[in-house]
Amino acid sequence: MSVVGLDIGNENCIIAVAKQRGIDVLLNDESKRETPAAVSFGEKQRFIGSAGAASATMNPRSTILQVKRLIGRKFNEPGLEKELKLFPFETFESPDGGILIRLQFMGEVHEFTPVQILGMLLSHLKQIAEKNLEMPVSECVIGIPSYFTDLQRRAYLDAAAIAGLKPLRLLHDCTATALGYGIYKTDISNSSPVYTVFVDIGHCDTQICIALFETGQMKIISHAFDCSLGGRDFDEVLFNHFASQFKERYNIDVFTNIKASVRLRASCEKLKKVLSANAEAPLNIECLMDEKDVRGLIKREEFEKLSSDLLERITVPCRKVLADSGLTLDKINSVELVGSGSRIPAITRILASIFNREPSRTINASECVARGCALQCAMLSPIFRVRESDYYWFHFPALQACPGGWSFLGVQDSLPLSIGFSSDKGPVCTLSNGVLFPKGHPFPSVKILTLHRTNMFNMEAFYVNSNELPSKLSPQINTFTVGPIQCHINMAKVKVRVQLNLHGIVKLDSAVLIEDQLDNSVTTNDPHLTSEEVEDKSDRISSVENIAQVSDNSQSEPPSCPGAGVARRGKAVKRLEIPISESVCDGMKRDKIAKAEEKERWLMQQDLKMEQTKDKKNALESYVYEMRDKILNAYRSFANESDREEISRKLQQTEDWLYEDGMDETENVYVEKLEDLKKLVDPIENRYKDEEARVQAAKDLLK
Ligand code: ATP
Ligand code: K
Ligand code: MG
Repeated sequence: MSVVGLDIGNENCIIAVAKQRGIDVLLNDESKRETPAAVSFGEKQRFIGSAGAASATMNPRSTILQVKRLIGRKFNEPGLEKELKLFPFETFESPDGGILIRLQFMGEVHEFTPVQILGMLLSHLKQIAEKNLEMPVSECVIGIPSYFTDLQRRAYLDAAAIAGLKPLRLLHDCTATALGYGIYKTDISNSSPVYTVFVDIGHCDTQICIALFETGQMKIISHAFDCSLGGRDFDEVLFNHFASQFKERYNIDVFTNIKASVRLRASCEKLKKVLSANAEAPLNIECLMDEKDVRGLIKREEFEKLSSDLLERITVPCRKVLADSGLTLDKINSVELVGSGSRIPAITRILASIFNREPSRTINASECVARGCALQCAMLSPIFRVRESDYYWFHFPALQACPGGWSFLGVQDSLPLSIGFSSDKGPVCTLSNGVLFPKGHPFPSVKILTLHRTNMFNMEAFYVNSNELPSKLSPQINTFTVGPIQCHINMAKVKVRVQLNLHGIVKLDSAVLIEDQLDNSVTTNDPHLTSEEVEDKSDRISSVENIAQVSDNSQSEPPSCPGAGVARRGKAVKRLEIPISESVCDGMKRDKIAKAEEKERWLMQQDLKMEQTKDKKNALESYVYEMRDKILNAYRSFANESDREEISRKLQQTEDWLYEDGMDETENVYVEKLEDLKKLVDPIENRYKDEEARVQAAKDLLK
């Protein structure tokens, strides 16, 4: 078993693995470090990753790109329609209000959820990792945008389950970057804490965080983001510019033609990259539309002018992250710029002006998220922890300075969106608006609520501040039903453990009914019965182990409620577990996941069958070419003329067949054809080999 970190980008995915000698990035089948996030459905099989991206322009309506944008979203969500228009594939509303993707595959119409497509992508990455490492992979840490809602996080876990992966943590992209950066830092001490800003500009989004590094620990102070501002938007600026130019100049409207717009978008992305290194860049596309070749040229200056609104927008989350952190600019030690979308030179200029210093590019801009995730996975994985002291000590110099080591402290993240709770009786806690976990609260985290209830009740978790939410998403998170409650007296309270877990998902861990059979005089003095209250356990939570610890302790916690029926200081206290159910049952319901897993297995088999068929066809083809040459040369004297003629004829026949009727046959047919040919050629080949062996033996004798 290995521990891996996965960065699922809107454009590129990266797989990193923690090894004894450090963190490595794995190569895919094309020996590339980045694998395109593309899933394409062909006539007979799927093409995923690099092969998927290669089909994008040929088969745009059945090629899914940027599936991450669709995960856990509702079809009618404000702003989604505009986004869907950018995609050449067909989407519609599913019965539960989500998104379904409809496409042609193997001659039939198929429908898939975004979770299924993400599952396919994850499964592909898992295969790459397993092939590379020559061992099974299941434990992983997956990077996610910090603005992901509870529902999106759950959807990621579902997709991972479909792919047979077990995420130990969903880790915010910027947190992963910060971890991978901090672990190599040697200039950290308690007396001089280091504050670093990380800016990640990807294909579709911009994420920023401020991290605090102190001896032996890393704390994220604040997160900010613009969830729809990335490299893609700059492509769109160029796309619109050239589309309108071509309308005028060539009288073609690419908006009306899917293939043409896919091709123009792809060319604009290339052009944008050229502009990062050159003052001007040309655009040439042959036969774009109506058999017209198009040409264009743009100067960097003009591109920057066209993108000025986008550039200005980058400043918004930058200011926000600073304001939320409560830090002044002079406290910031450095600004690290990552994400390939940030390679546009004007972006560096804008950031330099906001942060009053040139941003550094000391981190590998495309691999940092995956590397940080792999490191976190190694820290969390029981498999890896066994060797942790050696591992961390030798590979990460920063740890040599801190006796406890980071691995014990874990990574403290900061909650990006405030979460509140309400119950049938209104907000359940003392902070304003029912806020239980305010934005910026450290997590993972646990809080224990004490409520006065004698009957079954509902608790609702929600995002408190809709301004913090990306677009205008629904603030609902989940409804938890606590009960039924079998309560015999009215002096009862319910203690509810609320967890904000490692993935940033809200869970009700447990609910316990506590019946205090007190005499009246004690009752009036018991502060628990005068108000509903919140106990914050967050300080004690910083890693999986600690959470487990707290939940173990909770058997004897809080001190006022020992085991059922135990009498203490004259009062009898009864403690009863109350069942809890959720309305959002771990995203997709279990059977839905099981069905999706089954479908994924079937699709994988189908792909495998097609790959094997291709291999057999190739084997037959190369045999034909190889033997045609040999029969005329090396084997010539080992066969009589009529045999040679017969074989040549058969080889020619097979070649012709391969290009006509045999172009698209099943695996077995190719295997049989090859065997038939071999029956003819083998006797000759054997005579040749025997002779070779005799010659060799004679040579050996002479030595
Ligand atoms: P996301 O983080 O949004 O999920 P991602 O992680 O796949 O996406 P990255 O790989 O960080 O995104 O960045 C991809 C973006 O970077 C694309 O828009 C791409 O065009 C852009 N990009 C790559 N190289 C350059 C370059 N040299 N100049 C400008 N932009 C570039
Ligand atoms: K990426
Ligand atoms: Mg990214």
